[in-house]
Amino acid sequence: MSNYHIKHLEEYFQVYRKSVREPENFWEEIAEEHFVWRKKWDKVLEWDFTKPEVKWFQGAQLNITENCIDRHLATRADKTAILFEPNNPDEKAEQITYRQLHQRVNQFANVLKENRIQKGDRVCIYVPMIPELAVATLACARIGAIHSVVFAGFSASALATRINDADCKMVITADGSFRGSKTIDLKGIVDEALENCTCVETVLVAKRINSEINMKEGRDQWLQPLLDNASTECEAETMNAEDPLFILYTSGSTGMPKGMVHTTAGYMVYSAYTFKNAFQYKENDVYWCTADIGWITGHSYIVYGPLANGATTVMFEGVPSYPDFGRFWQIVEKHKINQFYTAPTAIRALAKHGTGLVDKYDLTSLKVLGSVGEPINEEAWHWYNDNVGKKKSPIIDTWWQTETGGMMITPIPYVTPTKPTYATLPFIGIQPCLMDENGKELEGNQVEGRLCIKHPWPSIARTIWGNHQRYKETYFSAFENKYFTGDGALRDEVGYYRITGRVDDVIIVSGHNLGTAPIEDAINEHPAVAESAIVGFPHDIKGSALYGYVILKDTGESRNHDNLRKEINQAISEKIGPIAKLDKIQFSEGLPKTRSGKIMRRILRKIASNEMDNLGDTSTLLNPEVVQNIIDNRL
Ligand code: 6R9
Repeated sequence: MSNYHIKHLEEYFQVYRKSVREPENFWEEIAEEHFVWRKKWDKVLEWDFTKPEVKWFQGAQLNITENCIDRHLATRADKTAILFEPNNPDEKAEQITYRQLHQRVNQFANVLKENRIQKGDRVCIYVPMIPELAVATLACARIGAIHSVVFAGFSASALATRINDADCKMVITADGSFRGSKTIDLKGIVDEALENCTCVETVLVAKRINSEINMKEGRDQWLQPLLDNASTECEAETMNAEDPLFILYTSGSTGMPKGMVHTTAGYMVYSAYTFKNAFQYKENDVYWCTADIGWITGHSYIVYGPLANGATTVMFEGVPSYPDFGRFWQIVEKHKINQFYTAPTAIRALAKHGTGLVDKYDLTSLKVLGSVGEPINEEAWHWYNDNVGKKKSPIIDTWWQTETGGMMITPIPYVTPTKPTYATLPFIGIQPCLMDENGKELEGNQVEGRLCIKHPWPSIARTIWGNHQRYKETYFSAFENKYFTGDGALRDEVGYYRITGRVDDVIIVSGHNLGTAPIEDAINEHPAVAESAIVGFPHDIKGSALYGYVILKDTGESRNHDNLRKEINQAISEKIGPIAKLDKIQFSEGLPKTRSGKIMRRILRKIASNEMDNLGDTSTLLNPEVVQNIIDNRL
């Protein structure tokens, strides 16, 4: 049982050293001891970042659903695999055991086959956070169809773009979805999208909200009757290690979204291994990740990672604000959650409403708190640590990407001492480095540069669907023989990493490179501030100057804006230096956010630079309405 579960810091360093010195032996042992294979590999790793090409466990055969489901039936058949918590707190939660999951996935897999889906076909899954979403995903994997899950909050045009790019033969959806007090007409969105997609032959529709919907003859079918008639046995397809498991789209800085392709064996090994260690998951724990399965966080850490470890994983259908801002904590109490994984944007939104709704619930079950998606600012970190973790549950600030498939830099809880705003040390097997603009590696500590990875890890995305050239240009061309993450980072005096934000967010003011995260951090510490975003705008003397968009807390009292501006700049001066002071500070009602909660700085940058006729596509935003408000109040 060596090396699979790291329990103290010495062991981390020892295992880390081995994983870096002998990566092939290291991953071979993990793969051999902790997964089931139909056939073992001929070669552990073959790679060449100049092509680029990466292949792990070549020659091996397996099916990931056997690892996530079948192998647990001997010892965990009656254990809850998926615990579904509905949007409405009065609706009963649903416990799906490993035995039931096995039956449901097999039934669904048979329905796919009956509808002419074969190994290698692409299936688009546009389903809200209901059990069918996880089941559909696993059913595709069972028969070797490549799933492309599209977050069920995207618009018809965003959906159509993704369906066409992957040439999907089928769409799986639902009549509609519940989101807080609202319902969303998903099937209507699918119908609109499909007006522009000729590749789709079949649409399967799950019933969730019981709305009247349009069913197109010959194309659309209700899912449930098909499932009811399907056999609960479905032989898992034999997959090669490098067969694609899924495509997941991530937005690029411009143009078309990138369909990142993840393959079977390496993705399975890495998502499972990181899950076990980063959450220190123990057999009877109840684990909850609040992400949507439409994002990589949900793929790796709601579905595949937890299930490969035989864990109990919670799926929550609703939103943190419904019926009130205490919902997360009510769920933690109700299901006695042990590991809780969420995003800084959610923490800030909840913190805005004070601590009353946190203190109301019993959170003593919590052992580990996670953060993912963007840099967690210092204030949010402390709020999370003090009020949710009661200073007893370590916070793991996990840095990773859709492209990396699994966590890359993160503390291991109860192992790595944490430090606010630091993702700390590389995970086992990960070899990060920092590069300067001239392509030179920055050696030693107390350096800041562009974050790259030197050596492949098992779950690196293998290509962009249909566009290997773009994959090469985006990730392997900036620095020779290295994977470039697009993020900036610094390494402190003990070797801990802090992510400073996307490199395209770096602003050069009078020749000084400034990351957005540390400045926003300083602003957010002001007691009146809820959230902020910084962008650069052209300046005659400095080259670029800083423009800040600041959202104030809802305290009911009115504040003098000029005084606040002075205080904010004072705070920045103290924390970072006068060079980082803002030239303009606009108080706004909201910030444009992507559906996964990341601030869309591209739009803010254009507004600050007075390029309003050129805002680009705002339709995929969570809150497109704030854009006009920001424009109207521009300084
Ligand atoms: C998992 C996920 C990836 C980008 C990444 C970085 C930012 C994610 C972070 C973080 C600082 C963290 N990011 N986690 N920045 N600290 N803990 O979010 O994937 O949606 O592809 O986003 O998100 O900028 O490059 P994805």
